[in-house]
Amino acid sequence: METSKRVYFASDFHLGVDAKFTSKEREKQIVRWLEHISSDAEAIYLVGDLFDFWFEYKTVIPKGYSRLLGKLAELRDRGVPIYFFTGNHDMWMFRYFEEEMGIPIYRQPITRKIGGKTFFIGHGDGLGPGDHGYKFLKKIFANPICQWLFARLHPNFGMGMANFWSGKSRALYPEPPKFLGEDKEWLLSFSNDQLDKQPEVDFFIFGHRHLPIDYILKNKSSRYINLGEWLTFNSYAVFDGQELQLQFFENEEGLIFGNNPAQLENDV
Ligand SMILES: [Mn+2]
Repeated sequence: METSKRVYFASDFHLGVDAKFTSKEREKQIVRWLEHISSDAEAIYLVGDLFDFWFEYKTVIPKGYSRLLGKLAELRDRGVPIYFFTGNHDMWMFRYFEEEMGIPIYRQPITRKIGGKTFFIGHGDGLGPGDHGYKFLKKIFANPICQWLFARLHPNFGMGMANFWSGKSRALYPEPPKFLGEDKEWLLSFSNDQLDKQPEVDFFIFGHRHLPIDYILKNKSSRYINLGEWLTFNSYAVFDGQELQLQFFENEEGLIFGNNPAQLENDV
């Protein structure tokens, strides 16, 4: 990695739903962030749930998001590598990003050496113990026959149903997220367990949890980083080849949860 270059990670934009700001306002904010980081970005990792619901038909994609898609295309045309990991809200990304923009889609976590460090990167849904209901649902959603059948529904109906469903799943968790402690944070347990199999990993990078977390794992050196979200936090991670930091875009009040004294603002 060049010393002046940075690698960026972000997830959980959930475009398509309004939060503190509307989806369109947040999309413009994300485009500002992409423009801001484009001066020194060596690569950008988008780690899932960029869209609150996305489904690609053979010849048709969902309306909207033209600013974000245009910006991603522009960055790719300028030679910035971009990698996309599907989340539980946008697992029906198929060939469009790859064919249109040269952005590869990853459906499973990957392990990758970046600069001097080893990264384990994934959205994080369905990892760790428990969550059997979701793991079962994910199997159905990932089933090609079910996807083929869904594509046969008229989009006015199919997309409408899906948007209703994804809005409903969020209404189940209205309270603001908080750090649940070492035993109850599934992705933290997963990362600690995975260290037994892959002790070389320096950084476990996940989204999904919607909480910016920087946690030093059981070997006292590797870290679990959760990227947070872009509904209220506007959090992202930046890596300079040696060090990794969580930061916030256009948000002065960003809080980082976890146990890393170098970053900690909210002791748990
Ligand atoms: Mn999410």
